[in-house]
Amino acid sequence: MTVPVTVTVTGASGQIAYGLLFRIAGGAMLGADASIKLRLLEIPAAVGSLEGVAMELEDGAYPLLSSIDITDDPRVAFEGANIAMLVGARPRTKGMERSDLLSANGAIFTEHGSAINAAAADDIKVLVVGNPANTNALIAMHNAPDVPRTRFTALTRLDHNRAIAQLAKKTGTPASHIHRVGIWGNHSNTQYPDIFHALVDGKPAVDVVDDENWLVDDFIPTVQERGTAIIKARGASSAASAANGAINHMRDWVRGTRTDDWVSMAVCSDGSYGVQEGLISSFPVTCAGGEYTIVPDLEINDFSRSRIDASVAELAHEYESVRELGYV
Ligand code: NAX
Repeated sequence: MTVPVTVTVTGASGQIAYGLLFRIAGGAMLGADASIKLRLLEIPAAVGSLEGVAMELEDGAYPLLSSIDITDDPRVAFEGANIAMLVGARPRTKGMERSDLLSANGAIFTEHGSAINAAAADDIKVLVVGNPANTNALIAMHNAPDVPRTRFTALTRLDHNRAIAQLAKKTGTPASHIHRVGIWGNHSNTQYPDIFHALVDGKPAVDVVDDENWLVDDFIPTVQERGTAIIKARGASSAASAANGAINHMRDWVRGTRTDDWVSMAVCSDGSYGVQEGLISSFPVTCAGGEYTIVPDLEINDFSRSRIDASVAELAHEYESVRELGYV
């Protein structure tokens, strides 16, 4: 067995973490030969319930799980971390303005970014799940100046999977036969799910679907609003599917994407496709050798251009807001 990989999960007694931790321990993320040390971070008020989650993890008697530490101290949580999954965040509560939300989360992600900077392993990979995910990742990145910017990412893989699922349903094709879907921009309802490069059984998705009204009036809004639809139906936000997206994201980043396909990750823009450099924006990416690469040279039509620009404008606005608040 190899040296254990230290995986830090924040918000570890929350509902997404409950869908995440047992699968990480079972090897779904890092594979059947990677031994794992789990470091679980919570706020002091939730440490009691986290103790219960840790007991359940123990009771799984997972062969790959070499230790479980729980803490309310970010510095302890990120000590030697190779992988950090930042799920914990402050939810928007009644009467809270968006600026209050950005501010409450700004404080959390400033603290977590600084702790990663001070204590994480040199090969740290960070995935931010807690909303507003892109901007929280941006704040953590700015507060970890010694960590390469390429190590900070945010979750849009759930959106990517939702787009595959809708296209699969529309075309009556198994999800595994759908390739090259892409999510651009912010993990919000301005995100742009792009099927202009997608393939269904190897054929262009737009030809197979051949229905522009479906694309504009059904597919795009369904993917954009799926989180809200789930809250309405379930009375609680997406949890198991978000955990699955987070596992997919980290698994592919660490172990590589499939040949001839790509996935979506929100990463620090290098200016590709006219996306303002430094914003954490979703792109189609491929991964190999533990690194991601933004898929180059895709043709972007006018329809896609305007949708991408609108979502990136929202990210730029969030960036300005947290800059004014002093978080970046
Ligand atoms: P829960 O409220 O069930 O859990 C969040 C947990 O975070 C709580 O246990 C809380 O005590 C903890 N927490 C708060 N501040 C913390 C801090 N400073 N340090 C450590 N832990 C802290 O929410 P859950 O349903 O698990 O969702 C977590 C986050 O994921 C939310 O921000 C949610 O909006 C976001 N989501 C992101 C998605 C994505 O695709 N990027 C989709 C699903 C989800 O909406």
